[in-house]
Amino acid sequence: MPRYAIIDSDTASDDTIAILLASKFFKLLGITIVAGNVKFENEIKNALFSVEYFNLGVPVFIGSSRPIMGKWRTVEEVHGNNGIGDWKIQEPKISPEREHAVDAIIRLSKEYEGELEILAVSPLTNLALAYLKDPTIVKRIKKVWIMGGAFSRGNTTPIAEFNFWVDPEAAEIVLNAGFDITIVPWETTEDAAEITDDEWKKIESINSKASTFFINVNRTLREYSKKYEGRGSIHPDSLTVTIAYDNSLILQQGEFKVDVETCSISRGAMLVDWYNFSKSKNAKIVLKADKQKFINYLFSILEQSA
Ligand SMILES: [Ca+2]
Repeated sequence: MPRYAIIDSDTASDDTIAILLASKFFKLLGITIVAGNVKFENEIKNALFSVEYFNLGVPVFIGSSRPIMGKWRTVEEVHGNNGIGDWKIQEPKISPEREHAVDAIIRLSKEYEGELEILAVSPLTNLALAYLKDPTIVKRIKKVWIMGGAFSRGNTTPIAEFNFWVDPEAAEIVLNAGFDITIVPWETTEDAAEITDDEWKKIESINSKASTFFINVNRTLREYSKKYEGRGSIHPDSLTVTIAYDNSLILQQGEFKVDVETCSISRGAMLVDWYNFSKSKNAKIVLKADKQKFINYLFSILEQSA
């Protein structure tokens, strides 16, 4: 039986690979674009380009071009000026849909009631707005997989991960809406979704259409990651989509009450009630994931010429 999904994406480098993986693992019903990584126009273009390059035939819906409340900044230094490693691409020939992403999420939740999964690898603005417009989506959406949040070391501020930092109000709305949620936080992705130099070289040597795409779109991400964070590029969105597809990648998880800080210098921090003071739980957090299984999936898809 197919699994039905929407991927909600601020499409830049790793998002494009997450889109490719999602299209292989799920019946992908749509890509909904939200403000985040890079200039909004470039996110739309990158999603369209990915669909065209891999001939996915998946509709692209334009969503919110800004977070609900806060000021945020795009991070071209992480992803390249165009969001895909400054890879010079041709203008996509396909166009986005006329329907707004928020309306598409609500409509598809009705058409695939009880079956639709949301792969939220982006700030949660679109999903929060869909919930505010139609709170009954909660009972129709089967599962929400979230890449977001940091509880010990942020990648954007000392305690905030980028997606939650861009729109903490949206994250707080979504977390407390009543969805069945699993979060893959930054720390888990640093541990299990880092592509080392050796792995990067192996991907280069595959020399397929998909591996060429991978190398080009992630070039700036890799340089940035190596400079600031670790040994190689980190692929949080791709890991989250793979975990959503194969839950056996989850080596350790816990269920907690989770909130998001919306104030001052800790804005965007993920607050995890480790000792259950609140006597309630609203999300599972993947605390450790299986890197080898992730790499196996990634390589097997990149080896297909697509
Ligand atoms: Ca993303």
